[in-house]
Amino acid sequence: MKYVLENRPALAGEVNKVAEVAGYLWQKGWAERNGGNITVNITEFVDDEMRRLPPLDGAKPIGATLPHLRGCYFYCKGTNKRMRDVARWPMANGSIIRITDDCAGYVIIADQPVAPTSELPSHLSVHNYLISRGSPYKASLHTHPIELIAMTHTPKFLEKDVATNLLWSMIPETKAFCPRGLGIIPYKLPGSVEMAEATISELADYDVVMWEKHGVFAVDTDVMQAFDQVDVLNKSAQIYIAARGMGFEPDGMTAEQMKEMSVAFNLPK
Ligand code: 2HA
Ligand code: ZN
Repeated sequence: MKYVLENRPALAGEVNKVAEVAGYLWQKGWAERNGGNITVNITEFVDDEMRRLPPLDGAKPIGATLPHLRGCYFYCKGTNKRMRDVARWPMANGSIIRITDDCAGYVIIADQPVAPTSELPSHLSVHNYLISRGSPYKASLHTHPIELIAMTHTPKFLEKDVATNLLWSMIPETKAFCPRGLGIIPYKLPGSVEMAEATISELADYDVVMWEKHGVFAVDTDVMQAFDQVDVLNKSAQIYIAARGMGFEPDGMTAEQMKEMSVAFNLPK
């Protein structure tokens, strides 16, 4: 069998980042069973030989027509595959897909016919949106961070920017490295079109959005950066919970301290 990553160090580098992040998700307890998804737009690493690779399987519908994905290629975690297995064998637990010319379907081209993630319509709709906006973001990550999800089990943290401001105030790094904050999406059926639409609409203002009582969806230039944004947010959630566990409501950084941070780091909000 030929391996698509062989003699393609740049592409292998991107897939290695997926494997590394998948391992972190498992170690953090954010990826029970098949929980979470990763897709990466790898079109820039595709050469003519890859463009000529025959499909391993018949074309499948995406469930939406996504015109900005014409000619695009993605690494996708496989449906029902475990992050802890992606960490060790990313190409046996995921695959590379090519969008078909009608922009309404895809074929798998490497290495094995591993069906992509159940959240493919939402992931690809997000990539379509990112391209339409001229965004440099290439990776999208869905995961189940424990403390952040726990916070969505009460209405007060579902109000716009309440969780964002609280999380930013727990430790300076969180605003510095997640400067657009955490968008909130009320509960919707996983994998539904409504979920995809709501996610895209929140991504206009946030890089990380919370699906109430389910998990986060993050986008960034690569999967490591997307992971880092979720990681700093969840660190803040852990600090908040640790303070509550010690029996007090944490003070948080003051408004002056937050303002000083934003000016010093030239942050948008
Ligand atoms: O694919 O986490 O929301 C596994 C999931 C779906
Ligand atoms: Zn999920």
